[in-house]
Amino acid sequence: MAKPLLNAGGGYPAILYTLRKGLQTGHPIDFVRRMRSRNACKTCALGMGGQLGGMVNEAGHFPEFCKKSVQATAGDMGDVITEEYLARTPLHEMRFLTSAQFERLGRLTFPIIAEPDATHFRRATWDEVITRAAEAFAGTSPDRAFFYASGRSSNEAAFLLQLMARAYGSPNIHNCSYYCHQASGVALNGVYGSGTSSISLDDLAQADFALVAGANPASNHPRLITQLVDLRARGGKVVIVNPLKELGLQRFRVPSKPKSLLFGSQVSDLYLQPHIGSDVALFKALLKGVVEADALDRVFIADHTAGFEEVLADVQGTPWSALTEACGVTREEIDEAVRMLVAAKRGIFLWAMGLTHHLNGVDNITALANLALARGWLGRPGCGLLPIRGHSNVQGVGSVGVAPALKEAFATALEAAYAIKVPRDPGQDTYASMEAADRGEVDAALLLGGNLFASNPDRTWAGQALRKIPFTVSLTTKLNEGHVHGRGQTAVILPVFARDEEPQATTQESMFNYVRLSDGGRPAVEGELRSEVDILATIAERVLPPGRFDWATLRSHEALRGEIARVLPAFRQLADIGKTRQEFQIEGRVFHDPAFATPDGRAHFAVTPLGSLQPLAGEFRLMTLRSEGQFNTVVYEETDLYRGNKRRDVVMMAFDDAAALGVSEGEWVTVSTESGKMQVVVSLVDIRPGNLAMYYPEANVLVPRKLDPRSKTPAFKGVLARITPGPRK
Ligand SMILES: Nc1nc2c(c(=O)[nH]1)N[C@H]1C(S)=C(S)[C@@H](COP(=O)(O)OP(=O)(O)OC[C@H]3O[C@@H](n4cnc5c(=O)[nH]c(N)nc54)[C@H](O)[C@@H]3O)O[C@H]1N2
Ligand SMILES: Nc1nc2c(c(=O)[nH]1)N[C@H]1C(S)=C(S)[C@@H](COP(=O)(O)OP(=O)(O)OC[C@H]3O[C@@H](n4cnc5c(=O)[nH]c(N)nc54)[C@H](O)[C@@H]3O)O[C@H]1N2
Ligand SMILES: [Mo]
Repeated sequence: MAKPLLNAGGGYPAILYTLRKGLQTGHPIDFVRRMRSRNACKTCALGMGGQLGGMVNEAGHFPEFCKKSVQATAGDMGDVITEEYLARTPLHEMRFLTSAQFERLGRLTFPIIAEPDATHFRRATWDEVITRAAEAFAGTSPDRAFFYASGRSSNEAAFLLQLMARAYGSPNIHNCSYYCHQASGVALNGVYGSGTSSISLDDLAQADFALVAGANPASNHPRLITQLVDLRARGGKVVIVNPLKELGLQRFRVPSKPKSLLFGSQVSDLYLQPHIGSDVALFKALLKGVVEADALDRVFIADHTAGFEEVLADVQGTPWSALTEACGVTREEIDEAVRMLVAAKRGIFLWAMGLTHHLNGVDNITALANLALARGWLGRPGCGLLPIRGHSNVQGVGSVGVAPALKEAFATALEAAYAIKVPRDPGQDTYASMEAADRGEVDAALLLGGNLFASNPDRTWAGQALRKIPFTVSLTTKLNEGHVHGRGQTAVILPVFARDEEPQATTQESMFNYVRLSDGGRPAVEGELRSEVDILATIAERVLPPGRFDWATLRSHEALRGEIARVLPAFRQLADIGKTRQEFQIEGRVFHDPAFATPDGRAHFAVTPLGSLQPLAGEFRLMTLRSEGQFNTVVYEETDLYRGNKRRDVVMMAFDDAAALGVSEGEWVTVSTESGKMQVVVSLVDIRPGNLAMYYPEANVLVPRKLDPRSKTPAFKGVLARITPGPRK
């Protein structure tokens, strides 16, 4: 059975890890300085650091420890890739490097290029690569180009990226959100007319109930656990909804709390384990329970919402048995959760990829929002909806326009400010660009960070599609698998400063809609690195007709912030943030009053059909997820301490399922889906029988190309799979 290598999440291992990594960099003092510098944390979107300095949250609390910010900071220090390494390592050999091996190669410190049919990457001059990139974009029709951004870049770089792409004439502008929280944005826009969290960090401190669905913050947003522990300490209740029992959502040692560090803190009061992809059924069951307990907030519903009657009729017309059978959670457990929901005064609902990575991702979130509205938990302090966002600036990148469609006011303002035409028909979303590439309809792509190859479903197909693109240019801190497997026929790869190395300050937006200022700093490595903004401006200057923009101005981050403030009124305070150093809450996002951003000012209920993920006999439901030793496609450590796995080529499954198949812990099995096969080793965990979990990105071979039609997000966690024992090795 499960063999976690710890008895609680967090704690001393996280602290010791920090010390060990700091020493391993060879520059422990510089490491500590970087960890404590005034820069927003490079990993998740919780919004640590900024002007308060590293390891401090938005509420000023210190010290906030997190293993992955340590990994990211240490990872950007130390080794560099040499010209000699590239000369001695042919591309066909680099294809066999794992993500962790790429990570250990170190930083890229000079531009490189791989020509069509080249056997190796070769070092190039900045002049050559910029000329080649400019020729590639100038030589094609803008609708045959696309622009992708990961969520690590600054608001300044992201704004410039979308401005240059739009001025060039391409609407194909998108970011990793399409593979991440897009379903949340779509659902929340329907609910309250705004696509981000309805709460700020302080609200968490006032709630007496939290429901965390489809998220594993213990490993992916560790500092959120402090909030849950505090909520329980105030007498509140925490309910977890997750098919897999995650150790750190049961017990966690909060490093900044001495007692918790010693003895561990209980994180949750109730742990519901529905089947993968059945959350709509469970949320409807909770709503049915609330209705039957007569715990609706009828005044709020009447005064501030629309659409309740249809949702009520739907829930009342669905028998209990249909709901409990669909999700697998017993009526007793549901009743217990309902008792907590009904007893609480202020509740917050939090979720992440366990809800969005499904064919019905938008419905999952809508069903959860219905529950919040039924209790009147929106538009009041201490209540609301919180999508736990991924990348540290994924929200900001979208806010400043890296998206294929813009809100009307933003589009009009851009047109007025720059005399450009912003087409009202949306451009390609991320997956649409992948399909266009596969059809041979993309000639040039610009990739601002990220790893589009390893983030896609159907890994083999994704590599083939990207390799058909005649020219790709990637801006990156390090090499990753995508730079080899997903490189265009001609591929140019350009080295950039990380956030804490930028010569000019940058800004980021946290998942609480809070704008942070990062001071930047000295580069951790020597070489020809350049700032993202500088590179983008240099390419744009060569591609766009002369005289349209003042490129000297657009290379200034301060000036770019002024431009953002000019076209986005909610970011007014951004114009002077370099001088005032005043970080701020973006206007119009947080709802502390029940006046919503929808056309009728009301919050909207909507009916949600049950999910369609239905295994046939012999099939399992498979989800792909992260370990605490990785950050997305970047694997730092093979070990997953919390789930007790020492290797990543495993399939996590329930004891009963393994017994029925006649396999046990450590034995080889073959997992197959409609898109591929993988040989992996069995790992027994506490997961609802009938469900499996495997690690992303390796398991992307098994993820078919199927999307939620509304969010265009692949169903990375809603896969049907079969298992056969063997082959024995
Ligand atoms: N250490 C670390 N931190 C990270 C990242 C990282 O890779 N490593 N990535 C960052 C990014 S970009 C993101 S988006 C976030 C991701 O943060 P999370 O969404 O927390 O990450 P995942 O591991 O993808 O999946 C989360 C959980 O969803 C559960 N789950 C899967 N399917 C279902 C389902 O159908 N229903 C329910 N209720 N639960 C389900 C899984 O069991 C798992 O516990 O983390 C960010 N932070
Ligand atoms: N099967 C499966 N697939 C998934 C997921 C899943 O759960 N399961 N999760 C999805 C999710 S939530 C996401 S967000 C995507 C991730 O999608 P991406 O954002 O595209 O991928 P990352 O792995 O975060 O990108 C990491 C790379 O970014 C670059 N980088 C790091 N820091 C910087 C920087 O400061 N500047 C620049 N320019 N580059 C930098 C480095 O090259 C690094 O290797 O994957 C998605 N794919
Ligand atoms: Mo993400």
